[in-house]
Amino acid sequence: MTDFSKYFLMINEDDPVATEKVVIEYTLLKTQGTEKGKIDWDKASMKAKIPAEHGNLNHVCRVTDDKGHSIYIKQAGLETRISKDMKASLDRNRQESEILQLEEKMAPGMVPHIYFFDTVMCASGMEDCSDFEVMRDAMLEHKIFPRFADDISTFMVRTLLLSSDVVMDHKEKKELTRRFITPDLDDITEKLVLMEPYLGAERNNVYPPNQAFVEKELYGDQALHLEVAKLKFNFMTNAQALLHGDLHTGSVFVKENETKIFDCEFGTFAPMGYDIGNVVANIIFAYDNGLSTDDKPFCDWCLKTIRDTVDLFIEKFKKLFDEMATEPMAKVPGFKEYYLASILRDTAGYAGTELHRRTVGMANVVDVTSIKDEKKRLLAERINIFTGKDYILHQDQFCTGSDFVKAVERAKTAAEKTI
Ligand code: SR1
Ligand code: MG
Repeated sequence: MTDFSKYFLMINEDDPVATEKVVIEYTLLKTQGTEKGKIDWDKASMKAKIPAEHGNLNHVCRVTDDKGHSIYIKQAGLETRISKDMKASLDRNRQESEILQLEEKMAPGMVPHIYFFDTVMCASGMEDCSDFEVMRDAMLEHKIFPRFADDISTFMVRTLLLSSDVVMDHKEKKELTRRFITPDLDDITEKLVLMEPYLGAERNNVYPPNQAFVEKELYGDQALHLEVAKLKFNFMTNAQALLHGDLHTGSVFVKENETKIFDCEFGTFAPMGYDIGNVVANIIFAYDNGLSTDDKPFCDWCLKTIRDTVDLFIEKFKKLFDEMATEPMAKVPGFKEYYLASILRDTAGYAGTELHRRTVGMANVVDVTSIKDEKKRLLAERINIFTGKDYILHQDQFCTGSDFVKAVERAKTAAEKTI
């Protein structure tokens, strides 16, 4: 019998055989039973496998049996998967689990169910969503998901507005702010996203043929640095709502008729526009990839998705604000419009920083890095850099979905002239 009363890393990617044994034992300990919320495992046929694809931080294992039961076990390690030098508090697993539970209440059916979480082993049992595809993988195959804009806008409006001071009781919100404080993970965002793409860093991953361009357009632009400095301080000090905190296409499960959002360990109280901007930027990465193979229907869908996501966010935000606002001062005429305008400004700003950091920072995206042809990759990277600069330098000018799309089109024209 394994002793699970003291933390150890049970998911060891170098030893799948030992991992399978211990994870099955752990799963049975945590979930076995027939009562509600438990799983009636067929012990003899249980398997525990480490999936090939993984996120940057944690370890996961999928447990199944031959009777159709399944669960994901996710565990935080002392080191992050992306780098042994990068540490993040083990408490991130509790935090992610609690945020998912909260999001399940705010946006029912839109996140995987958490069966349990365990603050000793820093592990959780999460609904198996392997009948979904991770959206980034689907984007690489240029698959189209017509309902994505509708679903993601619903998720963002509900989780962001309902966790803001507009709706949530202020004392309850302050309690949550205390519970979901994530210094290590915030620090990663503050450096990787909101500093290093501009000031430069050893660990940046710049595509060598684009080095001079990056130095001029990102490292050498003082006006850009000033705007990013403001965005960084806004991120660090404006506890506007409980964000997902890492809302890229690798954090989204998709299938034809359903969308689920996962992997919210970067969840923190910060400006709403950070989540919305991340979605916009990551659809642009999918567009870049579509462009590299001249897949016009897919590129058109990406641009339409950006437009619809922003427009539906605006429409649903206004409606939910009217229905749910509890703070008397938020109901003062004109406040809703003022508040929404600031969210859209932030959306543009943080879409810009996500575009830049995924192009030149430590954590690139496969949508771009998998483009083999040098000129096509340069085109993709420069579209990201120009679009991001437009968003950051002219944040006030992005008030509708179409404004966001036009910047991509302008950037494409400008980028083509540089190659
Ligand atoms: C050290 S983690 C690098 C990146 O991966 C995560 O998904 C976040 O986006 C983070 O910035
Ligand atoms: Mg992640």
